[in-house]
Amino acid sequence: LHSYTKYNTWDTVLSWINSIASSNPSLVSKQVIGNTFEGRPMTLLKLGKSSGTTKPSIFLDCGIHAREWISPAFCQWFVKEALETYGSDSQMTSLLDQMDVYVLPVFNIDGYEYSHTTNRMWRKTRSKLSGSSCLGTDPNRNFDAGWCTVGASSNPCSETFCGSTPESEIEVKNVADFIRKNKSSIKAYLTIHSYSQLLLFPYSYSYNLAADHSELMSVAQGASAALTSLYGTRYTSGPGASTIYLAAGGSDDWAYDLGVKYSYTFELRDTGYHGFLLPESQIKPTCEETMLAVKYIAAHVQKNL
Ligand code: 0X9
Ligand code: ZN
Ligand code: ZN
Repeated sequence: LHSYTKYNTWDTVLSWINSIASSNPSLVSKQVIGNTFEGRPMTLLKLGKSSGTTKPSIFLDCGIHAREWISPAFCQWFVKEALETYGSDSQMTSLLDQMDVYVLPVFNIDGYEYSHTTNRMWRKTRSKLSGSSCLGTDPNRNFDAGWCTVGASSNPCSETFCGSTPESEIEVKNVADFIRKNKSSIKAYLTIHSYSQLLLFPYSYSYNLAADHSELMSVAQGASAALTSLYGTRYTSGPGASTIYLAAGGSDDWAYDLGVKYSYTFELRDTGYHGFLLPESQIKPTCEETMLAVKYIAAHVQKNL
């Protein structure tokens, strides 16, 4: 049974995707962008008031890493809040009137399922590689952005294996193909991870500052302040390389280099006490505070359309 304050299994998330889309036909549509390695459908929810033409949009994904369960919980929460507050919250109403938000509730579905059934600490995909008995690639090292140059491993048994080639993972290829196809409309790319309480932006594959560094930093600081205002949760903002570590092949750097200026990686609660095993009692407060940061970024994007 689906609950916004529990960690739902993939089957439950999939039924929820279908029911939320069919219950809100005027604001939600569904689109399968491809299947995972094990054949599960990668289903995007498009939130927004229908208009005759292509609207500018924001792409939001959750669950790139299997064990970061708070991340898919946030995407589900975001969809719920968007639908509940459209028509009463002026910002959400204006956002969904002017823009579409594409939500991918679980990016790495096979890994997410494996983390529920077999190994709670699984991170990677579940793809098989000929010549190795180790399974899986780190999807956040598999994007074509400085691919496998730093902070990634070419050893298939490593937790940060970059894959055999950029976009070797079908999940990465499906998302990259969708974003490439819609790149003229996509104005922001937001990706949700855990944990460490960070709001990161490009670059992570190099210490070079992004061309839009000052704007990305000031928006990140405003978003972090909005998040902190609810319960006092402290976030650190900055470029990935200097804020956590150099690591190539990430989705944020790839989207930014494709031309999506507002490209951010969230690392949600906590700072390590529970780590990936964040208790379900923290789902609601974590999602409520994160909503404020996401809405802050969305408002800035809207203002600059
Ligand atoms: O290492 C990662 O992929 C992310 N941290 S996590 O603990 N969730 O694995 C950080 C990603 C930052 N961005 C890039 N490295 N491009
Ligand atoms: Zn709420
Ligand atoms: Zn992660």
